[in-house]
Amino acid sequence: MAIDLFDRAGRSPRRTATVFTAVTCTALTLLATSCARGEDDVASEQPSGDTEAQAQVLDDAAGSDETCNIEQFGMEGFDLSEMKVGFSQSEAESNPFRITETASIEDEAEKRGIELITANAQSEFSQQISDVQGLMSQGAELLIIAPLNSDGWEPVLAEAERKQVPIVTIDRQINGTPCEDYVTFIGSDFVEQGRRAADQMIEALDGEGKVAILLGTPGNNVTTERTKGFKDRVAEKAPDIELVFEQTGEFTREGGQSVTEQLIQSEPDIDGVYAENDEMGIGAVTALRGAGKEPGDVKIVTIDGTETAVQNIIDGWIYAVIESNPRFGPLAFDAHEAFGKGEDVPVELIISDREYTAENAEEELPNAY
Ligand code: GYE
Repeated sequence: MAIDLFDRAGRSPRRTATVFTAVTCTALTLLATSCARGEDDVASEQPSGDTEAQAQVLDDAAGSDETCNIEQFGMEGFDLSEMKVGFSQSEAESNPFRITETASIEDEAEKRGIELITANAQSEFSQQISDVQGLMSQGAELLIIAPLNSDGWEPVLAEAERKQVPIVTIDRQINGTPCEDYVTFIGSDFVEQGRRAADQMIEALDGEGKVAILLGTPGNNVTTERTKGFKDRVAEKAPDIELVFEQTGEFTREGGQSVTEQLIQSEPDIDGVYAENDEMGIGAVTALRGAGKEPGDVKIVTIDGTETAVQNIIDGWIYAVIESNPRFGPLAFDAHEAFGKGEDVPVELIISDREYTAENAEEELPNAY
């Protein structure tokens, strides 16, 4: 790597500055002016398939001030390039979020010449627990985990501690003690995503109407936080919006469709649908179309930023999409690298997300996944 994540010289007294700067510069691949690197470095470090505009960008202002380093963690330093890394994916790869996330991890490992072993739990939590144990018994020395559920990780955490295998979690949280059970969590501010979705819904409905929520799967922080952000913002800003229906569509297209079919039966004059991911929102479009609705009759706001969802904005079916960027590869490996070198790694690395509306959907479509 051209950038020295272990460079303590420039460390500012504020916790995140060094790692943030180093990590940001690497992950941005690259705002060339803000990081002292030449064009060759930029080209060679571009994640295959992802453009600069698509890369995850850290939100320096978000997240906790706490950091973790390897000494606090009670381990010896390591050189990432010599380590075998295990990646555990949670959900089946029918969702473009998952396809893009796995590809990003695999591409980054390949780009860095790191040995990677992977497993996919196909949305079964017990499977994910045995997957991660399997990765460790196959010799994974570092783990990147996209957790299905936030609770229930004790057996894995205990084994990882015994074997001294540091964990970086991506896209959902593992409930545990940072710098003890895991090194860092990398992901979006999900409460903020919910608030931004509410802002779009309030605008779409001019502050009044009946709205349904298609919830994500229960048992993880993403669903809880996207729900909280949305409800709080509606309560605060739009007392004339009535939340009349909520049910889980399990973050899947089929789930979103069947829940919306029930919704149309019980609330035929529904004005808005907040789907906590794009796949459920696309399922809702199918159900509404099947019920004879026209584009725009029901305002739909979703979260993720898949190509199909953004195309649905262009086609008039979806009002807005708040992005959740799944291209975790560069930051996940940067975090392990910095940790191995003894850097202070923030225990939360929060990324910033774009949004798609009728104004920018056409132009931004190439950044969708
Ligand atoms: O938005 C959704 C997926 O955990 C952030 O999970 C992730 C969410 C993502 O099913 O599409």
